[in-house]
Amino acid sequence: MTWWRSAVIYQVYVRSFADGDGDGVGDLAGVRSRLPYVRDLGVDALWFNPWYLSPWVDGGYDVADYRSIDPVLGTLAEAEQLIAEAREHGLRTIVDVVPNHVSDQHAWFTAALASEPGSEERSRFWFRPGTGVSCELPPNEWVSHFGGPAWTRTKDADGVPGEWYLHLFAPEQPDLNWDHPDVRREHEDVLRFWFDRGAAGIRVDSAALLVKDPDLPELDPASPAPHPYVDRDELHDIYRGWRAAADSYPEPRVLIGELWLPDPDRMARYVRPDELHTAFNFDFLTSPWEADRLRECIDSTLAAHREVGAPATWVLANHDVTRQVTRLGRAATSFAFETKRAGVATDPALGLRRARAAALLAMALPGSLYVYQGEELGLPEVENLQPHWIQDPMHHRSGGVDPGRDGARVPIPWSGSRRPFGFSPDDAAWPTWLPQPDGWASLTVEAQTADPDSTLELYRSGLAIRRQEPGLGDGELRWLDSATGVLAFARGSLACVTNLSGRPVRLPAHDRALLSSAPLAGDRLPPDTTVWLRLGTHTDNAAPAGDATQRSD
Ligand code: TEU
Repeated sequence: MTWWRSAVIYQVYVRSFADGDGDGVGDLAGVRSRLPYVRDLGVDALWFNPWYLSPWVDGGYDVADYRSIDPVLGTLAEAEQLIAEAREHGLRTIVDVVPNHVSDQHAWFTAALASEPGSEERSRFWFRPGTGVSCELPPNEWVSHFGGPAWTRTKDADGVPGEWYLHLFAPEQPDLNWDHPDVRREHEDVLRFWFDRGAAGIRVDSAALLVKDPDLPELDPASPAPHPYVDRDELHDIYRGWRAAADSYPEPRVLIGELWLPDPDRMARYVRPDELHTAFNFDFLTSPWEADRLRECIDSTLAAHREVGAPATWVLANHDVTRQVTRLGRAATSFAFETKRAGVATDPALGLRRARAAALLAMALPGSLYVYQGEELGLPEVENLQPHWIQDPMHHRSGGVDPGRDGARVPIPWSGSRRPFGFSPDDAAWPTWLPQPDGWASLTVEAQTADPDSTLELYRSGLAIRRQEPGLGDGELRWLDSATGVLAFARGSLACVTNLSGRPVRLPAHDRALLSSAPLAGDRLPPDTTVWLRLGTHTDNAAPAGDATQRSD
């Protein structure tokens, strides 16, 4: 069973996908009602962001109980039904597992807080005395991903300040101690819980962060020692155990790692044959819209994956990053958490043009592909959310400097000309949990369906061809000669050519054009456009697009 080597996986951010019960928040009933839409889009699997019981401090990545569904979204029985129905539509289900931390409302953490320092209950987390004269300083200077110290001080029962505990994310997300056998056992059990309910696989959240150096040393970029909590060698053993669990099913389950590691070779170690199956390619997601940089990313990704026999993945967006239409319309087109700011000038028309070209490029690359809900509609980042709407702790903990990630999480517009654009039922009692821009009337699924120029129809056509075309999906890629600023490669008898050069270029010799992200100009490929060509009789000697610049206008 190697479906995952070529799969197109559609990411469902449940709270923002479709609202079945009218409370303004997406839910499982909403997803169930929209399964035909996803099937017709032409994807193979659904990945659901966390849907478990949660206080929703970090969009559900603060899990209070892995074995129940949050009542705002539905019930466990409904999730089982959804998994079964999706499968009837030919869609596999990937659930999100968050092993690095739990919610501070998780039974383990409330028990830890109620127990003494040094207790068994506390040893499942990272509790430590503070430093300084009266322990008023944290145990070390690690910084949380959401800003501020990675440590919070507890209060003992009598109200007196006590030990500190570690949280690489929000204080409501205490980190687990993966050296503790309970933590390992519990997670293997959670995996099996969902595998037994038909989940085809799991996404492993923050997969490079689980293991900590028990000495909790300060970060020292100059030190040759392994990082105290990123990409530690002990992780591989954990994932080998998980792989054995996944492989024990008649239809083996799939493990997908969320690893933000800049070095492709370090990344590839996680997708060795007895570890995770695939990992998100964040190098591609963060790459600027520049031919050299993208080519370098494609080559290094493929080389590192080839080494270990794993398929690459191609990702342009997710619920954590600026939507590509907005990002690619800016002067600086790469993505970085550190430099993320709202209100940086963007040209939406250029951004959309590039996002469409990027989509066809990504669909043609070897391996599997992720589509984040709404990218098929060409949704932009919503950059003008009023602070009182924003829930993301990344925004609040940065003192409002970081816009946070809610701008990429606005509810999907389905139909109609007024908010909530079919996201909630007509008689919904509540507004959507984040407001949709009025301008989204033209971006609804309804408005884009059957419009041959729409982004939705581009995705539908691209994914339909990808599904039928033997050269696409898993396999090899052959670069074709091309002009500076042009990416051109062949997959079997299909060529994919993306023009990032800023001027029109001549197309390589081909039999016919199958699909393009913008209209062609005769035998020229306009800037910021991708075209798929049937090479046919030209398959083996595809004429280089190399001399094209000489003739470009
Ligand atoms: O993200 C992990 C992660 O490291 C980043 O995406 C994170 O947002 C960034 O590094 C901040 O600097 C995952 C989830 O995708 C994200 O939504 C959660 O907030 C996070 O884990 C914590 O569970």
